[in-house]
Amino acid sequence: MADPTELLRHKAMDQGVAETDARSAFYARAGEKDLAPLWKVLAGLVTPFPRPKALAHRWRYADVRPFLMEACDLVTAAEAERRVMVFENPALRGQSRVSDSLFAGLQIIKPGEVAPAHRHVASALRFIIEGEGAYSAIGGERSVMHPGDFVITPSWVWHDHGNEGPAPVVWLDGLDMHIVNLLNASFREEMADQQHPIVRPDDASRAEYGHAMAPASRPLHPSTVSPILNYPYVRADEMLTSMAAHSPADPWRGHMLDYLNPLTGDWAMPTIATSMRRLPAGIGTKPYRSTDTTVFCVVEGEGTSKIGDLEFDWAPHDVFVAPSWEVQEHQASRTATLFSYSDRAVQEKLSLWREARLDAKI
Ligand code: GTQ
Ligand code: FE2
Repeated sequence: MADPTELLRHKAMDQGVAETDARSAFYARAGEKDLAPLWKVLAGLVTPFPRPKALAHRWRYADVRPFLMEACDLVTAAEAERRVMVFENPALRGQSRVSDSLFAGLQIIKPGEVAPAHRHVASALRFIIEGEGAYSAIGGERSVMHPGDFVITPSWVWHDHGNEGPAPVVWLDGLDMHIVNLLNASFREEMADQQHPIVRPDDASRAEYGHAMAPASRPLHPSTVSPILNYPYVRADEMLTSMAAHSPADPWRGHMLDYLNPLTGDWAMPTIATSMRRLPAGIGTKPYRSTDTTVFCVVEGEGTSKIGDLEFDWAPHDVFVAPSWEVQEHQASRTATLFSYSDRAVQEKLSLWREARLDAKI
């Protein structure tokens, strides 16, 4: 924690420089030349702690699902291009932001539909919520999606989605477009054809890279994005079950796995960090905070989370968001599995990321 003298200095800075007639006149004249005095804004620009605008918030799947079903009758996937209901943070309405930095939405695709091929600089992740028989075709390779799978759409790779199953399929979309747009680095293209030609066997990326071996003929320099496009839930579940059987839960994070790029050991995606954790029933986690903003999706179990001053209960398929540096405490009433994604991967690349493991609520 910051020491009290430091806090006092911040307070003095926040009080700012008093207005006088001479100063006001000076500011007005400077403004006419597109100039402004730093001393009026410094405290809010270079803040002592992160100050996210987003609020912690939870969306119940039971509330969202009817809107997804209704959207299926109102617009076709072809019309919408992507039939997605966006999670809008209550403090950032109209901006398509689940938090200051991240996008989240639920996409639904009906049997027989195709969401047409396009590509963009923004990277996307899918986390499958319900339904069987849908695929995402990524650079001409189909990844067959099952509930709980984490699927990557790398930057600038053609992708279309389809549903060959009997019922609608729903997944969570997480994208980094707000980070890309902050830097004005966005491009996007639509393909003339609805679907990219299939050029590789289904799930070829997992067959080649998903088993701690790699083709000897792989490129010399690994990509910043994982060569594995789909990390199946069956594997994550198996590993969490084994971890829970052999080791104690981390007091702050439970039993937790990170999704990695096997060729670099770094996060599976260059901008978005993804993890899966299991929280044993009954035991609450100790208070934890970090500078990354985290979006959680409940896979199974039930519980409550305290995030800053707010508290939510949650159940399977609910989505909730924890803004940067707010203290999180999670308590499972029934053994819970939580998928999460955050902007930690990009923060680490810029040497910005910090965390604090606390012993009691501060
Ligand atoms: O499925 O390709 O939610 O490009 C937002 C942008 C989904 C997608 C979104 C996208 C997609
Ligand atoms: Fe896309």
